Amino acid sequence: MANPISVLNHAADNIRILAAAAVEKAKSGHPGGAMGGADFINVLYSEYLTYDPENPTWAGRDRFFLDPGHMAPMLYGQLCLTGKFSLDELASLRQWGSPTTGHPEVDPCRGIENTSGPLGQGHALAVGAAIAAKFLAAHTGNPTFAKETIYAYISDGGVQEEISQGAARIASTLGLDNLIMFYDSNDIQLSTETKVVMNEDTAAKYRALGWDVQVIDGNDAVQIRAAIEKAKKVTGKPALIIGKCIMGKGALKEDGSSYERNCKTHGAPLGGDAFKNTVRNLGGDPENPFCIFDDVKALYDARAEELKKLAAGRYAEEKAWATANPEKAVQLAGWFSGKAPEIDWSKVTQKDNDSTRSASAACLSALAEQVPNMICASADLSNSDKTDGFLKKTHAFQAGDFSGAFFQAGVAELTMACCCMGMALHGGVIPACGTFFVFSDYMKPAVRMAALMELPVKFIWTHDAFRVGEDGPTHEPVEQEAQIRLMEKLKNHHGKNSVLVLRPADAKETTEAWALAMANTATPTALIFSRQNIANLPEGNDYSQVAKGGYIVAGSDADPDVILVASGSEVSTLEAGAKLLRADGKKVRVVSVPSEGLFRQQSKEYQQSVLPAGVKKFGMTAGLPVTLQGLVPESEGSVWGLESFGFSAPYKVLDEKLGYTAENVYAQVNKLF
Ligand SMILES: Cc1ncc(C[n+]2csc(CCOP(=O)(O)OP(=O)(O)O)c2C)c(N)n1
Ligand SMILES: [Mg+2]
Repeated sequence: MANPISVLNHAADNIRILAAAAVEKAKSGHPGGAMGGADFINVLYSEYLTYDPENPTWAGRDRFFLDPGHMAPMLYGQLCLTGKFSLDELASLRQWGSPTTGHPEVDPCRGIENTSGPLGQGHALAVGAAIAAKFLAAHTGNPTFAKETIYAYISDGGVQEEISQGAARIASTLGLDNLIMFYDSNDIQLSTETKVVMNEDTAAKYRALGWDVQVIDGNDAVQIRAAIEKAKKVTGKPALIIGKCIMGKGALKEDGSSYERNCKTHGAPLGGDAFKNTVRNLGGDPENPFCIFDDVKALYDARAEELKKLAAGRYAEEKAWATANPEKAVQLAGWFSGKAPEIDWSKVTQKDNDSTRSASAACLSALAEQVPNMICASADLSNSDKTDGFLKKTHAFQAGDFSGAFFQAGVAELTMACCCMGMALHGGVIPACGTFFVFSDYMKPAVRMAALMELPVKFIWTHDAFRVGEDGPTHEPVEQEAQIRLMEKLKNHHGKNSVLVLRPADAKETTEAWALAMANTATPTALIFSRQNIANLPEGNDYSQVAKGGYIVAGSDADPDVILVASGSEVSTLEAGAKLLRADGKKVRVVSVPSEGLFRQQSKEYQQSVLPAGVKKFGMTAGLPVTLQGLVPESEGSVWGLESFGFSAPYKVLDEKLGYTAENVYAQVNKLF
């Protein structure tokens, strides 16, 4: 602490040189913002961010979330100073196989908690992490979580993104005084100066939203230090430090004139002589820019020693807590192990012929009782999306009280999704969040990032089809299932389906779907549930087969003349149609496919045994026909789906009008013969 300002400035210049050099070598990237933000990140890492250099995934560490992922060269430069990246790795920025990717996602072992590629999401993740820390402090009593500070770094782009309003509202409403956000306000963005698109008083805006706000010179280490000191003392609210930063600080053009405050440095190398002049101006050697100055190395060596002592002190506190609370300590270790919780599903009793959203409520009720580190959220629909099954067993978070486990997110689906992802990134908790399926559209950008980062968030989407009915087409999902099922086809970087998507066919399938969701610690899970009641699948159905993604429903005939295929409530419509077909003497098999992605992971033999080639097939989906066309090839049959937006009417009328009836199944199947 209290390092000489001259050394801090030298270190910030070192980061500027490293960031500019990495971009120069890569011939691509963003030097300007990185150079402007270097002073803040340097003060943060050299004097405040608390972590254990020898145990990077220590649960009680402070966390740094970089919203503008394009400023990755700044973070990598910083992490070179702390020894998490080598200068050679920095010099291979953005190259094939290099750990220094364009916009790093998540790699806590290398000091990357997250950076957001899509601007705005990153700081909302930090809000989620801050909620998780509050939750863990309240639910375990381990003092380490109360000492954690979550730092977010946001830029003009993130402030402009609408999600910043949701993130700011939630952080303030929940009194997240463990969150400190730095706004790199450099008045420059990609195409224009910021004033062209923004004339708000951001400080006043955040004050109105309930934040503690300071405005400082973001390139002045003394002011940065004082601002962090003050922000750490704020209680009951989150803290914002608006740093007026100079884009491209220290940059010179090829003719030696200033290259500061220039949009061109946002997203392109400084280039040739401009780069050389800049490095020289910052005290470096243009021929050897990938270098750490001796005094800067000493600064960070000393910080590492200091951090080891700080961590040792915190470990001692944690140990004292663990000794006094042995059972909780074992439980907490389990929460951070990444292992799926053990759940006694026999405690879930399902009602016959129930809607799957209500069946989901029965599961959530059991989860609230059995999984003490689960957090369930809803975007102001808890009594409709039936996350109230969970809520009834706990209570919602409020400022100063995180003893509950329910997160009322308000009407902000994207923010809610990002907060839940931030909780997952923090670790120690299992987040789930619910809303209507049609509003998954507001969440897609987050779901994609959850899939890319392999975060096991559970997305609960109810009111799965046009049978929302009276609310009309704005509320009736049609193409949404096909969209989310595309994520089952997209593989993550570990070769797994990037999202597990499950749309169960009745109440008991719903229990199985939830069991799969809770067991899935490797990817996000999407659970798609009906609003309306659904007739049970036939007596004797072997529900354990849901785990295969698709299976033959009980009561199916051997050597079928036709195979009927669906997911969700359409399976029961097929069952009703099958009765009519059987009355005609046809042999019928009904196949339920809650997850095509999971089904495609089974052996070819199994897939063939369920859907043998050459046998006539008929699929029915309340979504677009394409939802099922992967399972029902045109050469073997047809798919009945919805090809337009839905309509406003009671759902039973819609079923009749749109052909979702036993009679239409009978008619369509007969066309195949
Ligand atoms: C959601 C989203 N939209 C657009 C982009 C592309 N983009 C990357 S940086 C940027 C401008 C951001 O300006 P600012 O945050 O001020 O960064 P600075 O120019 O100061 O580095 C844009 C539009 C993005 N990454 N994410
Ligand atoms: Mg900017």
